[in-house]
Amino acid sequence: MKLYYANLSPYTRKVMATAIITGLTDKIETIDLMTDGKFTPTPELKKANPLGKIPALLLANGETVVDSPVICEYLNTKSVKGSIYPKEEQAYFFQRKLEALADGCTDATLLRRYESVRPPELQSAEWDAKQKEKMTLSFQYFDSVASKLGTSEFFIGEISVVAMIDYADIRFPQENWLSTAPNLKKWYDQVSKLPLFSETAPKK
Ligand SMILES: N[C@@H](CCC(=O)N[C@@H](CS)C(=O)NCC(=O)O)C(=O)O
Repeated sequence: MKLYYANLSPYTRKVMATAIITGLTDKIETIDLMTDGKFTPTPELKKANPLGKIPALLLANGETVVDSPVICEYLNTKSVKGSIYPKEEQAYFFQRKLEALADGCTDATLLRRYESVRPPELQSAEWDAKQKEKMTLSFQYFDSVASKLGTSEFFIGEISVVAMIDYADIRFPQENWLSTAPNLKKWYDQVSKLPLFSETAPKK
């Protein structure tokens, strides 16, 4: 399998962490689309994913799998090791909720980032505030459920939350998002140095 990839991409990181849990790292060849510090959607990527977004996974049969929740789910079906989903129903949907909200918060962070690099006269403070509120409310939510997050066994929810936190920190370090969420910070400090997260961490 080939993965259109960028080390800084929080969605790609979900896929890389899933590959570790499912024992598929060696089966995935990465194609880095951010070699010069700037993400460049190549014609090959746009052919694989008409949205021109990463991650996109190319299969041996020529088919592609797009969107990180779907790619992670696909890898999970091919697992030779562990699973990114708990078996029990309530725990499963809690993890999927964490994933959906963390991805949504990351979407807001990414949109703010895109806005911040437009020419200053085109930037909208109103738009930024709207996206920032999504981040604020999401961090509040994750802080409120921090005691329910795993500290030794990790599923797709915890993976997505760590990807979300690190991406917010990379793009908006001056906003120090974890300082707004003390319970989440405590959890993050406990888990972020573990191999699953340190081995997939973005290289700043
Ligand atoms: N929902 C998608 C989001 C993917 C996404 O937005 N990726 C970013 C990079 S981190 C991207 O490719 N952006 C380029 C663009 O929006 O044109 C997923 O979960 O995979």
